[in-house]
Amino acid sequence: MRKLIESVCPRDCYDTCFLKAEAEEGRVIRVIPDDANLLTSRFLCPRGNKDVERIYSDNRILTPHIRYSKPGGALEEISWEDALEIISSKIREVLDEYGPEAILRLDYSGNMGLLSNVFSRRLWKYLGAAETDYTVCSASGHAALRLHYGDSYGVFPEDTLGMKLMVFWGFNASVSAMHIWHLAIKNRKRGGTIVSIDPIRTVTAEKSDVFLRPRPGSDVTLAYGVMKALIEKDYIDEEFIESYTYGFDKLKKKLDTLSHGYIETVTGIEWERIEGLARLYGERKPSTTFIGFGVQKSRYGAEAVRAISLIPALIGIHRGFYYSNSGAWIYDSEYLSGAKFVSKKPKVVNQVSLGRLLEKGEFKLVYIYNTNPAQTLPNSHAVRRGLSRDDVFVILHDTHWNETADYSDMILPAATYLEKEDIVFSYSHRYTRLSRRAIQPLGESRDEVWVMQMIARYLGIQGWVLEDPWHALENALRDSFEGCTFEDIMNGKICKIKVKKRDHYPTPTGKIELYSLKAEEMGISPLPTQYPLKGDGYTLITSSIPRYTHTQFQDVYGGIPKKILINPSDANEHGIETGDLVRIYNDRGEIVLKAIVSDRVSKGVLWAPKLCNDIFGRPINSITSDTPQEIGSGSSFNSTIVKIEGYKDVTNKTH
Ligand SMILES: Nc1nc2c(c(=O)[nH]1)N[C@H]1C(S)=C(S)[C@@H](COP(=O)(O)OP(=O)(O)OC[C@H]3O[C@@H](n4cnc5c(=O)[nH]c(N)nc54)[C@H](O)[C@@H]3O)O[C@H]1N2
Ligand SMILES: Nc1nc2c(c(=O)[nH]1)N[C@H]1C(S)=C(S)[C@@H](COP(=O)(O)OP(=O)(O)OC[C@H]3O[C@@H](n4cnc5c(=O)[nH]c(N)nc54)[C@H](O)[C@@H]3O)O[C@H]1N2
Ligand code: SF4
Ligand SMILES: [Mo]
Repeated sequence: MRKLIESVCPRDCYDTCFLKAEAEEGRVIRVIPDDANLLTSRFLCPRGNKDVERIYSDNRILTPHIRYSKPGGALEEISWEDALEIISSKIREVLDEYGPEAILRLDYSGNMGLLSNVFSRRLWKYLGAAETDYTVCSASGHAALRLHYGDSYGVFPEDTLGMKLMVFWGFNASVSAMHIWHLAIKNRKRGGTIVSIDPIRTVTAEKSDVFLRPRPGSDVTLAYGVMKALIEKDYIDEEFIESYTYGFDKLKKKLDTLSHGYIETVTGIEWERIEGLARLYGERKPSTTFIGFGVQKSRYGAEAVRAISLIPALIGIHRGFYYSNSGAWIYDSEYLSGAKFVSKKPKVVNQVSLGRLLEKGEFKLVYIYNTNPAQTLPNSHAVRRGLSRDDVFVILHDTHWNETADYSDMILPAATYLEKEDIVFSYSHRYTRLSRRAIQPLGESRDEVWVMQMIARYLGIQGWVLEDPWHALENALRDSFEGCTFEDIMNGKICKIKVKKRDHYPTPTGKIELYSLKAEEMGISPLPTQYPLKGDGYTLITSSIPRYTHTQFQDVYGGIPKKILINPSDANEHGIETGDLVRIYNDRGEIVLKAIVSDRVSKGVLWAPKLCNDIFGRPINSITSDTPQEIGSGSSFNSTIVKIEGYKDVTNKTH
């Protein structure tokens, strides 16, 4: 008999779609969008569309394995009993010899479910293992917003219906957030205007009404330009500024020092166009500025987020920007993760520069789940060298064979989201429900909670680590929903997550601090700062493409294209034509990709798909920057400075 099972997509994605899985005789037959959530209804993205293939792909890990040498040595299947025996004795050994901080829990966002992702941390919290600061994606932007707004959250997509202006700033939404983009298109049909601000003429830029193309990393100056024009043209909301903001005079003084000519030179955009954007902001109200993770993943990305976020405050909108809304949720994450039960704070290491620590042999046991660090962390050579060390025991719990499996001593099979139950909170919209199990776990795959609690049992641990996960969720989510109880959720009701108020500003002054007192106290410039743009070399930008979520779905769609976009005049200078091979290099490493000559990228800028390999199988992250940002310690992938040359030339030169 066929049945339809209600599910929620837990992938790290802006949309967190409600889905329905159709199953028959214990097999998923298809996954379809669920109209129960109007924001994510009607269509599936290319990943959701291929979930069935992904679940049943030959690339699934179906039994535990042990590897005898790294990287890539012989593998042997073992039983769960043997695996758990080995893991628990390794943990005991490391605890005895080196102490708990020699164990690293390395997890990220492969599955964003509250059980798969958060509750599953409990054992490691109990042991006192080291953990990362989760900074590879959005952390610097969050830290930036906290400086001026106290907390980091903004508008919810569902509240943007009816907007007259939607500005996508460093955000390729038609690719990376298809359902948010769909809302924008709906608004346009009702007379709204869409603006895209991106150094690359992306698909989103092409579909927008207005496209501004700043030089990479010049966004602080562009945002300052818009603010200056808002003041000059008298578009600002003086009453709002007076009541809800602090430091307008100081901001204005800064803007007075910036000439139109200077702003044009830094951004590469004519003043009239910047003034045009300010006019749109001034006349097309209400508006939402969607700040992408992309603009933020650069050397001074936090500064850009700071500056952009202040624009809506000048025109009288409370938190008139969208950025990841995870900071708005009200739930007891410390209880769920177990942090509440431990008195000693764990050792927290920077995720962006983790390769450097791994390489030094800082950890003797690394337990990895929900992430593929050998491919996705910057400076992957260092990460891989670190995981390859003989004196570190690496355990990977994943649904599929990935690059990190080559560097793991033990590989454990994980159940996919359709094979387990969970509750997923979205970092954009406010709706959730129980994500039900559609089929039993394939092979011997097991969910994260089962594995974590079994290891605990083998170690003889009792108490809160072994709490029933649903009981723990009930406690953690007691006060999380609007007009909805935990029982309602368990009965399949759609619930709206309670969030903090839009006009609540827990800053020192209780207002939006255009001039941040917290920054001043921390020794950071209280106003956003434009740092000089890097010279010597090309700026490489990498961003999402539709078919893949990071490294996932290559088993379904084939490898991520090994291509690089290069501007015609740069290509001409190096004698490169479309189809030629290009060597892209810096002091971290080199990769070789196939050129596509295109004016989608400006002179001096290169673009490649996020997380591709080169023609020799080397990851693009061999050359990306692992320097954490000053604010929030986040990543700076999009400030990777490289040199290029035609690849044939190199071969000729070396022979
Ligand atoms: N299909 C798909 N969707 C995804 C993902 C995926 O892997 N695949 N991943 C998800 C995750 S985890 C994330 S973090 C997001 C984000 O994934 P990203 O690929 O980072 O996408 P965006 O946030 O859309 O931002 C990308 C845009 O920022 C622009 N940008 C880069 N540098 C600058 C700059 O200096 N200034 C300005 N103005 N723009 C700049 C890039 O040119 C690009 O067009 O997407 C999510 N959605
Ligand atoms: N060059 C470059 N690199 C980047 C970025 C960039 O812009 N440029 N962006 C960075 C960003 S924003 C992000 S968010 C990171 C993402 O980095 P990662 O989170 O490492 O990305 P994924 O490749 O999606 O890896 C997730 C892993 O989780 C597994 N998985 C999926 N579902 C489950 C599950 O239910 N249980 C378990 N146990 N495993 C599961 C998948 O099979 C996959 O191996 O990449 C970063 N890397
Ligand atoms: S990956 Fe994103 S767009 Fe695709 S189904 Fe999941 S939440 Fe929806
Ligand atoms: Mo991300």
